[in-house]
Amino acid sequence: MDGFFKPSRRAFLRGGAAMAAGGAAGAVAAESAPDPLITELQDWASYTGVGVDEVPYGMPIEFESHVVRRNVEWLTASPISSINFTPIHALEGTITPQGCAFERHHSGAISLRKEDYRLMINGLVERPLVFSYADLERFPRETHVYFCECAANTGMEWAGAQLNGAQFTHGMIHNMEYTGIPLRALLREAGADMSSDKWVYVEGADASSNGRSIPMEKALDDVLVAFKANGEALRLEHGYPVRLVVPGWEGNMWVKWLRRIEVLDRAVESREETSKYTDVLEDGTARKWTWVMDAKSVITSPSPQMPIPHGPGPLVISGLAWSGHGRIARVDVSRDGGITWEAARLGRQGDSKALTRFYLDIDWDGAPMLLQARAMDETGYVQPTKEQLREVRGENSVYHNNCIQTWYVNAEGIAENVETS
Ligand SMILES: Nc1nc2c(c(=O)[nH]1)N[C@H]1C(S)=C(S)[C@@H](COP(=O)(O)O)O[C@H]1N2
Ligand SMILES: [Mo]
Repeated sequence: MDGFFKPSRRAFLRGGAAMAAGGAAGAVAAESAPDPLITELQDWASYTGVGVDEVPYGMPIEFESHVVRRNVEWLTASPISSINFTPIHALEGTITPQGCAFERHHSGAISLRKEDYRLMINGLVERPLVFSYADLERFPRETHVYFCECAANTGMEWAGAQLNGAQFTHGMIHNMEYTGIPLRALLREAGADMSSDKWVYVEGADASSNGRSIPMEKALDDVLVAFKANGEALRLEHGYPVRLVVPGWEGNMWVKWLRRIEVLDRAVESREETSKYTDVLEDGTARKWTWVMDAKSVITSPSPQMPIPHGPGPLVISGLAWSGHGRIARVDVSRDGGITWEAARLGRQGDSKALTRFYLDIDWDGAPMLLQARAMDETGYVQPTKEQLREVRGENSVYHNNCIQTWYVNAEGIAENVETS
């Protein structure tokens, strides 16, 4: 222990960096003048800090005020029916804090008290029921981590590299630990007709209602009627007090402020599943019922909002991967635009239908890079290149763009959204 405290700051940093980079060669810091942060008494050690009676619910420290949701103003006509993006470039691990998790509303976020909350089940059921929030709390509950990705995530990139930042190209995603009741338990309670050709239509309490049809097989599988996220109540913008969680399926089906569940013998074909959230192909026909979010990944750092802040030497490349079909089995990273690939290290084996963090710890030679990540899921599916995706889907689509993303990183460490070939 003694020896640990004695080396100079320089030697300590060198040792620390070598550990962090898994033994990558090269010192990361060199110093000549004595560092006043080490040699002088600092303010924060001269006075007492903030008492425990001052902040009943904490916000991030002021020095992190750049890590916030942002929108792209020209994208939508009004902020009421709009979208803002998760700052994925600046987050670590996999859990998205609610306060900076992207929001997507069709008619703004509403304030609905638990006391005023009602959930109705009707249609092909033996007993039409209305639940209060207190009723829902008496059903056995489950807790799972899932990602929620808007089908429009990366949708601006079909025709060419457009938005300069992982937050804007890939930030319509969040990943939370949800607590809720399996939808099948409520269907059972109402005596619903659960035969496989039936559909469940779900609606929100907001003006848009955002109604969607869910096939019975999925409704009985892993769908949750959720009332907690990351251990606390859902935030207003994520559907307080109750939202639907539809693991692996497009975010639009995750109805917020859930007010009605109707069992039907056919799909409703609502606005949100016909004129929206369908994919127009090259020949003008449209794909519909494209519910599952296919495997996808993105390098979050370095990226356009996260330039490399240092010269050659140890560099941590990091990103996120996910699949609506299950677990991420493997992520590869390319530094030369997809010519050669190296297997990335997974932060930990991710949950099914949840974000997985990956790392590639390199010794950067300072040469420009064309950085790409490529996800593979447990079904063997491999994330396609943009070319491959365009061959099948054309360029008329908005939704379900899960292609490989490329960042060009120059010798100064500045990254830019580009396309190869
Ligand atoms: N009631 C209701 N539910 C809704 C929406 C809405 O506008 N109203 N937007 C949907 C869309 S398009 C998406 S992508 C997700 C976004 O969830 P979030 O706002 O928690 O990120 O909610 C979905 N559920
Ligand atoms: Mo969405």
